[in-house]
Amino acid sequence: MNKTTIKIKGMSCGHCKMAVEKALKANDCVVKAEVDLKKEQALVEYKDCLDSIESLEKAVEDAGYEVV
Ligand SMILES: [Cu+2]
Repeated sequence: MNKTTIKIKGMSCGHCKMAVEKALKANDCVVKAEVDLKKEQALVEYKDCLDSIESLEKAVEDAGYEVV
């Protein structure tokens, strides 16, 4: 499985955590998305079918958060 960490700014509570995880999991190639609020990042596990990391970052931004 492929893994990546996305640094995200603007997450402050459990709702933000859920919103970001939901946005990432909306991609069928994402197997697991786990936000760590303290570290301000999301750990994502994805299959080879993912077109690009940028599409994950875009999903986070579309949900209203800033990728750093
Ligand atoms: Cu929040």
